[in-house]
Amino acid sequence: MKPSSRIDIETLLNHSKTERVIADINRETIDRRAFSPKKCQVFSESFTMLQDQPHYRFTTDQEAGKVLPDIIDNRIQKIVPGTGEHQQEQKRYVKQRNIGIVFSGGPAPGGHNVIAGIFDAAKTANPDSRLYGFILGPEGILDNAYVEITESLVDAYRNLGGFTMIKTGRTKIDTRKKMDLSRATCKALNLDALVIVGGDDSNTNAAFLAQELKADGIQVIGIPKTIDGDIQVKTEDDEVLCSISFGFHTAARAFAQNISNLCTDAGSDIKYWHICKVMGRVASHLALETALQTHANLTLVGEDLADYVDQDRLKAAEERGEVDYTAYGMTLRHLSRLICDTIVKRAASGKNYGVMIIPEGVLEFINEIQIFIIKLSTIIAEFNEVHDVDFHASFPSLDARLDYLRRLARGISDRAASPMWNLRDDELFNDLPAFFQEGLLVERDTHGNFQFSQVKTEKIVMDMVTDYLDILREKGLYKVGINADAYKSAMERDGLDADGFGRAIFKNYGSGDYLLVKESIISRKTLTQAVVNAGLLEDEKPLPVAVIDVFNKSVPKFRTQTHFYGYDGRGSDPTKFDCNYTYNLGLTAFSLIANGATGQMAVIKNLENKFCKWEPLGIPIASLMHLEERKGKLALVIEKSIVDVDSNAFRIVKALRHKWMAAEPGEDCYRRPGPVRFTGSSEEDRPITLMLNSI
Ligand code: FBP
Repeated sequence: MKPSSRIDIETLLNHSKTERVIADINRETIDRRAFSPKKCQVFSESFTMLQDQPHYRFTTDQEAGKVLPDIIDNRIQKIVPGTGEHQQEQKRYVKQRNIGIVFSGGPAPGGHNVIAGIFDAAKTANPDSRLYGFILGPEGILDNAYVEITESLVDAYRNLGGFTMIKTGRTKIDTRKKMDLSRATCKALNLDALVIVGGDDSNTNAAFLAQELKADGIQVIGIPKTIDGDIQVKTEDDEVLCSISFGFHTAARAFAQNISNLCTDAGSDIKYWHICKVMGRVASHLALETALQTHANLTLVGEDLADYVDQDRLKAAEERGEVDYTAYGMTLRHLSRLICDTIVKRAASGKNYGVMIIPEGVLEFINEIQIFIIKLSTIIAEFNEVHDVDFHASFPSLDARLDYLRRLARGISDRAASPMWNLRDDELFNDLPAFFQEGLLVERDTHGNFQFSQVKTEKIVMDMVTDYLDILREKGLYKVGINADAYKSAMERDGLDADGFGRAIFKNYGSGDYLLVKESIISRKTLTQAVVNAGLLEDEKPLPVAVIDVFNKSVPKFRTQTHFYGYDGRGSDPTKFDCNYTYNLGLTAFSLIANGATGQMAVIKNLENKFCKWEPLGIPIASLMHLEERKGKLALVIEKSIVDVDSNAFRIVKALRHKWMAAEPGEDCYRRPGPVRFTGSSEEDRPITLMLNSI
């Protein structure tokens, strides 16, 4: 375009079309803001009450009883309609309240609707009630940094993803001083209640705060948030009270769309293996759901690997009259062999490409790595405690950290020396590649958890896979299958004896749609030898071009593209399921507050069923706690729910593993879940895992 015919930039920017199409607020945002989530029937009543549900039983940890005496006897409570004869309760329900809310931990789609639910319920009960949002997570409580949540603020964020309204953070309220600061903030704001929206650790924190603030008359309610899906609650009798935390569905759907797109690309260009690491710090729920959504060719599930028993090794030891304990559990080496098995089998049927899903936390389930993680976490925590300076600040480089470990192993370190790091550990650790050593030594989060998202899990696994594939290639065991028809026509085109050459080159000539070059043929030289030996070529004569072409096609190149799906899905706008779920969690939290509950977690039972069956409950957080090692010490925390390998969802994935691997001629079985759809009716209304587990 000639500069003279160009519209000047000011005019262009002010053009009505430009303004319309590039406005910050687009149609999708407008539609989302305008959407009213469904409300469970009970929330349409003028007020609600709580009804104890003594038939649901939990075994409580003795330690929890000791440290949380004021909330340990809490019961599971169902939200029920208030009725005319309960005037006292109604009066309490509609009283003016000040409520604080805080997001804690990683963002999860739907958080804004929790705020919207509490806000709408609180204002409906009493327009003078006020809601305050603490800024940047629990840090905001300590610093008394907050914003008053107004109607216009809520309206701007309805049904939108992220925690952008008030942000989030990972600070833990775990010391006397922090408890006192929290109390001071709650009192300064004259709070009646505080709602903590967080994962297992943050809900643990909520229970301790509930105990601490009970005497001050300040109630604390938890909300189960995390895309990882690892907050699930079952009673002693296996009744599911909370089948998933909020945000899980959206993150899984967002990951699934991207991974499904890669399946389409992989199947079109047929040259790459796409290695997709998906978030989930420990549990593999997201990987499992993504597998169900996409039917990728291979999905690792950490919990399944931990369950692995090498029957061959066990049997061999048995024959020697021994028990081989190393046969239990998965090693990195063995895992790389399992992955190679899929790659080799697919290549044999002409598919030297595919899509693989690796859960972020898979290393947690590999024995040898888990031991390192536990030992190093303890060493770092001990160092921080004894020296009152940060391990990572004291040893900023990898070399310095390795040196510290070396001295520890030799017993020549300072008084923080831990007997748990010995010369053997040091030796094994030094065998690992530097990037992995660095990964295992990363700073732990505030709760002492290992930060899997900081480690290139997929690189560790795939480096071993690549090495092993090289060995298999050299042994002639990794080959690309040659389409039998294509082979025949190529040979005939060049006037060659297809059958003669076929029998000389392939090990399965005459049977099967895909032909595999004999294992002994691994180079041009060995190929020539085979053809000469079959009497098809005189010594010293060059190989026919068509034969060379066939051979070249059979030699696999293992090309990968790696992807990490985590932060993107975490920031996605919520699915309708998560919009409805979180709004009702907000309404539930308010009902619990308005009826005097504290130390309870708001949940919705029956998420796996149709919306009309959803049932809002309050669950005692103290009953969910157990003792677990954190920062090298036993601590009371909420138990994480990992994938149950006996669940329907996992068993189905396991049963279909072979089908989805699609290591035979024909189409792959990829499924197209599509993007998260907010309008229209084709979006699924709940996670597939939940639907299967409810069968
Ligand atoms: P929460 O448990 O706090 O919800 O966070 C989960 C998660 O998204 C994990 O899947 C991931 O390992 C981690 O957060 C990443 O943490 P960070 O945001 O600190 O990198």
